[in-house]
Amino acid sequence: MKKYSEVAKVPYLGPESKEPFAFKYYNPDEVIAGKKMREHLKFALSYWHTLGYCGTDMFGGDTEEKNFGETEPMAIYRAKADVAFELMEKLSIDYYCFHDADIAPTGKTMKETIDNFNTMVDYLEKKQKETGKKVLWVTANNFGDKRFMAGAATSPDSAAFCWAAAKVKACIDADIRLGGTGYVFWGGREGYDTLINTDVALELDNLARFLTMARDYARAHGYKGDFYIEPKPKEPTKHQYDFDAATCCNFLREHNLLGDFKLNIEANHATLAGHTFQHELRMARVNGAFGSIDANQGDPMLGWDTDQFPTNVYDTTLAMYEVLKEGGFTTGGLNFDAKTRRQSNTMEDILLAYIAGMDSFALGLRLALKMIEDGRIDDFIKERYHSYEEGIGKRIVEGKATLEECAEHALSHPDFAVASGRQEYLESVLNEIMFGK
Ligand code: XLS
Ligand code: NI
Ligand code: NI
Repeated sequence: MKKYSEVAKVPYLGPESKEPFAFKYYNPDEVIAGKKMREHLKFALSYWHTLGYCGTDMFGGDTEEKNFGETEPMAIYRAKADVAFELMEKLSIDYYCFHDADIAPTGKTMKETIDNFNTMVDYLEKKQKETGKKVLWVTANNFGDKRFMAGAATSPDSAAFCWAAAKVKACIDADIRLGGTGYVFWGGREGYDTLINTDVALELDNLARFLTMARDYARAHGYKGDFYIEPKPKEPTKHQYDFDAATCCNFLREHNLLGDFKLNIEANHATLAGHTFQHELRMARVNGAFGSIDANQGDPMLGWDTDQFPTNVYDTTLAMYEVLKEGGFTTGGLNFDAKTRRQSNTMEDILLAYIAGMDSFALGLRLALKMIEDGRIDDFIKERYHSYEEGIGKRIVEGKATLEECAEHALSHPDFAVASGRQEYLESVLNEIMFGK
């Protein structure tokens, strides 16, 4: 197998190839359904897993080294940036996402931390100009520092709320400077562990106040992109306020934030919420809140966010089906919020993991288009609801029917049979589309 340094750029060699460092399905500039694959998929590199995570778990330390030979803090972070851009180049990834804490060292004071951050934003801006790479979204790490142990916007301590505000302000400024089209709020520790120490009503209202302040600041400073909430039901707190897509949409609607705010749906978070990835995407879509995707996968047998690279092609196909039905990404994209396993501890593994994830989504895109062209599944769904296209059904949908009218309809149609849902047949149709010639 080649070494990391021997891979200049990962080529597309097609599904017949056995070359490990080649794409079998992702052909970035191939036009399908009117768009280049890179534009359909809008892949992004996650800075935290790729340049930060070193393999540590609850029972053991690092299995990888990510200081890239440097020892001085700012030099380490410049080296991380160099490797991030090199990886994007090797992998034909056009976008990247980061937390403030991923790109620059934490200083002794808040001021020093923000100065370090801004110095690194300058560096990233320069690298973007040299390479044409872009920011998909920025976010603040408002969960790692011990000051955020009880939350950030939902902390019982208003000083923590203000710390979070300072960091979000710096991140929004950076997002605007770097031309990002998204800004993510992931709950971090916005939730609680027990009600015997928590004022839930105040915490929820404060969360809405915080999001409103951030929105107003960003808009006043010319930010045109979307804000995204990233639902997650649990971890690190027992009850996270942003439980799932439906909960987040309700919260955003209640606080007049839907519109400016959309959702960033993460596959592994759907699993933790007891939903499918497709369910979460559909709930975002029906609420007009589909924004972006954190592409990864969990392990249904584990109750935590394993952030594995996505390789389940049923999931990627059904996810890309939702993306296509939505008309594609606008501000959002597919960010690999995914890390290599602790035992996959080489730079080669990072390349191989991205190739696996990107190819799984590229194949998912190709298969989702096939599903739509085939039409059997869409036609079945349409036909299943045909009773709403005429007579009483049409009047119900148009909002004209009254309860009395529906009751009369029931009395005059005492017998009827609901048609079969044909689930097993449709599952076999999906298999045929995915695996047939
Ligand atoms: C954690 C989240 C996190 C967000 C960004 O579970 O997925 O990585 O995407 O803060
Ligand atoms: Ni995420
Ligand atoms: Ni996650």
